[in-house]
Amino acid sequence: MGIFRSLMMMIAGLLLIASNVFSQGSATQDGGKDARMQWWREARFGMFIHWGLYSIPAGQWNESKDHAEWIRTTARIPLEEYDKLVEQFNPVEFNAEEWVTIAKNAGMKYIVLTSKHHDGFCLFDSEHTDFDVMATPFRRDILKELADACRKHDMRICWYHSIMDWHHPDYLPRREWETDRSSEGADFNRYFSYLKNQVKEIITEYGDISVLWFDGEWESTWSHDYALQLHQFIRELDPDIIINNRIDVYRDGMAGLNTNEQALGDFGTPEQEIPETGMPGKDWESCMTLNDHWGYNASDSNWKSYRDLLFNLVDIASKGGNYLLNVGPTALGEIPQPSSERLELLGKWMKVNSASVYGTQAGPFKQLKWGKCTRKEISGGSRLYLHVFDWPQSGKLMVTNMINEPLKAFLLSDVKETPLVILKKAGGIEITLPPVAPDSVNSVIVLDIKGSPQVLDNPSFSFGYDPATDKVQVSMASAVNDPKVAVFYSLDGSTPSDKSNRYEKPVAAKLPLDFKAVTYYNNRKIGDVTTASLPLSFGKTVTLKTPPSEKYQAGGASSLTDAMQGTAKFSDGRWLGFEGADAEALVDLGKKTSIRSASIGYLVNVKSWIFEPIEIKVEYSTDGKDYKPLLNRKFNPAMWKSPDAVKRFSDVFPEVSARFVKVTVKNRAVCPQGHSGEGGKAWVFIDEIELN
Ligand code: H79
Repeated sequence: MGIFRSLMMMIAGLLLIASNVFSQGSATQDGGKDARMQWWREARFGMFIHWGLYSIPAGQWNESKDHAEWIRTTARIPLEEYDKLVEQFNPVEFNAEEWVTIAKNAGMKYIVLTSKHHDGFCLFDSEHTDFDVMATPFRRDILKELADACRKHDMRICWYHSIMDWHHPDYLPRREWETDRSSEGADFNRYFSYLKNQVKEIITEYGDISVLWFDGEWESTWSHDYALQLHQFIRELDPDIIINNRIDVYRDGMAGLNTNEQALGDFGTPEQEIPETGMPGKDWESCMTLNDHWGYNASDSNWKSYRDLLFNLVDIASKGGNYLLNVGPTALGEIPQPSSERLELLGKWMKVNSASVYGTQAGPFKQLKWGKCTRKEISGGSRLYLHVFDWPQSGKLMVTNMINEPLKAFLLSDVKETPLVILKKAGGIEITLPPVAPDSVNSVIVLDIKGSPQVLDNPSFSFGYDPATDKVQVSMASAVNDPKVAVFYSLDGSTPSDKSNRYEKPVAAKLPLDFKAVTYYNNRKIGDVTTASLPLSFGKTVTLKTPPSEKYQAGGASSLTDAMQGTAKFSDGRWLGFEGADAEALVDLGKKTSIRSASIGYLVNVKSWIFEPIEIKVEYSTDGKDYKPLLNRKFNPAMWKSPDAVKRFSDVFPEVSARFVKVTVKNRAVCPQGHSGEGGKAWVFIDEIELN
């Protein structure tokens, strides 16, 4: 422990002039990558198709209905029984041109179809197995039909091919429940030859293939060495084909990015998630479902809204990635209507606005209140596409933190490009908008600026409490070395300006603290005011009567007064969780202190057995022995079906002089009748005690 009790609080990002002129391809050791990736970087939007034998049970096996493409494993279906699905595969409604048209009309530039998923069934006519479409009553090579239709409609075609294979006798390991399939005589090297033979088929027999999308690489049998061999084998057959990073073994779980320099593959593959920020110099593609399953599931109606889908598309583009959006056709060969409806809506938006997606790069901003930003280079400057999801009531759109010279602005939907009024204002660039948004969800404004984007982030500070002086040290998180930049602050809640104190070095301040700071660039206010309110209790010592559960102890008791409240995610590392027991926290203010209010945060997440407390009690003492009541609130334990939320109990009382404050949060101890955990231990989760 240093001079300060280790309580640091960071707000906003770093103070930096972020010049965002990076080339996304950057020089790579893998020659020709930029050329190979060019179409892919411009495309930004593709269709994933998960289709196979699993589409027949449509997610249901016996009573359970939550399966999909994993059904053979998740429902533990014996091989011979699964094989019988081959006789039923007859998608008479399949029409490759219809699928391609749906993708095309949505604005998608490429299609990735499952040539083979983990179950091992092949949608193409393979010389190397009978477990393929030619063994079904359908007897039509689906890859061929889709590849031909794509070629006809100027759509790129790509194959998803699983490394893991639950059907091939030489693939290892077996599923752990599969006791009836001996692995005796199985030879993984032989499986590797089979895999290579099939990869050769799918990239040489169907014309020009754009991407090979591997998956199922995480089992112990796959290795970097196999990846190297397969990679080289593919490159020799087709130097231009793009390969995803799941060919290798260095994927960082669902985040999908590489954890190792020597990782093979042209792009990272986040699955069902969107990275928090862009990644200069890295190519990546987020693959996501339209509902909650990849393969067709007849009872899954949890469709994402059109607004969320459009937001995802733009969010991903604003961070420099691609969006691979999945459909799971039915056993008859039809793309479910809720899917095609949503794709049609996206397509209508793309018809007007696709210039703000295709060929764009990541925008320069970390955060924008009203939406997202993509950009392109233009001669002498940059074109920013401002995706406005929240159309401002005031009619004024603020592009904060930007120090470039604005050149012109217009609505992307306005073919006449009628100029909008632009003003350089305190905070950034202000654009006057028409009162009514041209699009009901996301209207795009084009803003041309001089030079490459320069964004000055809001100032960021850390705070450390020093018990020796009873003061808080306020330090700026990063140095300013541009003479045009100055940071001004106030300690009394007033709005800072260039008349306030200028930040030069760390400042000592008293609690409670109402801190505000703002940046000036060339004597003009830029960005937003950074604020931090620290209560009297900030940094004060806390002791717990009984320790929290080992799994949820945040940074220890002191995290109850670190000014960082836990989020809605109970596993965020900020909550203290108590299983079947009460939470009792004692705050030592260090000396007798006048206080008038107390507040404590708690979490409700009933399905995770985290309930509202049945009582919250606050008491105080001057000597640490004799406690007097301050607040007491009882909750009705019968009302346990509360929605998930971060809650805060907060109240005022007539001023008292206290040294110690005891907060008791009573746990109902057991899960109530009618709850899935009935009779099991109930939890209370607490974070952040504030006394003022
Ligand atoms: O085809 C779809 C899914 O069937 C497939 N990928 C998408 C595109 C998929 N397979 N498994 N999963 C998705 C989830 C599996 C996650 C895990 Fe793991 C596998 C957890 C542990 C092993 C991911 C990979 C995290 C670590 C390795």
